[in-house]
Amino acid sequence: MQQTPYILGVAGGTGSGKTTLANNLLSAFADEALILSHDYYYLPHDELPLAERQKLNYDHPNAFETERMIRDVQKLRRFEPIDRPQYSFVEHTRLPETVHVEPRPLVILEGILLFENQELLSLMDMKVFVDTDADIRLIRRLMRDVKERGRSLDSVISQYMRTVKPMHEQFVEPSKKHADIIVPEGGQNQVALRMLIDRIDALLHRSASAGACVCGRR
Ligand code: UZR
Ligand code: MG
Repeated sequence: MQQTPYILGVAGGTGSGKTTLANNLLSAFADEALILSHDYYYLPHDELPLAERQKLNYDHPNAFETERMIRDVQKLRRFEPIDRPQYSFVEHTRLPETVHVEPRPLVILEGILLFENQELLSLMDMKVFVDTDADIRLIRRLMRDVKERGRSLDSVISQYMRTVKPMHEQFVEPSKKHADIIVPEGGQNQVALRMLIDRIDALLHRSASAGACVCGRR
């Protein structure tokens, strides 16, 4: 039995393909894995009306309740269950209900600013940064936010210029230096996906046959 879950961090700019990479890994490991997205932990700001919430800077580290995510990751590392928050990108706030999550041997963390927080970084066994050109990310972001997050083209573009781009340059891009591995084109990179699956599979399953835990550093 593995002593601690293996904790993988997947960071990268908005629209880089990190959620797709995380979902592909989740499919590969099925019942052995779970995804915990930093996005779930956006602060609710429910003291403000929607019109004001729409104007907030969601690309700054202070937009998240990262302390709660850290506590949840620590619990999952002890194989304890959590009740995580849910976030609505349409309403720009937290939903009232939490989601109960049982611990699993592979915990996949994903988010734009995961590698910006020292404490979160120290909990990760492997750090992957998904690196995708800004023009591709903007196109993906436009398509996704209009289709899935209820936005207009104009609002996505103005938000991109006002906060997404400057915050990416200030916080996300420099956090790349903390990565163990840099993956170009997250969701499309089948070679990188295969390598990650093989490596994680070995880390998760070698322990049982060898009789010693090789999972997790601590
Ligand atoms: P991903 N975001 C919103 O647009 N509204 C919210 O209420 C909360 C977050 C955006 C956020 C960031 N920024 O760029 C993106 N803005 O969600 C992160 N503006 O999500 O990594 O899936 O793109
Ligand atoms: Mg995403």
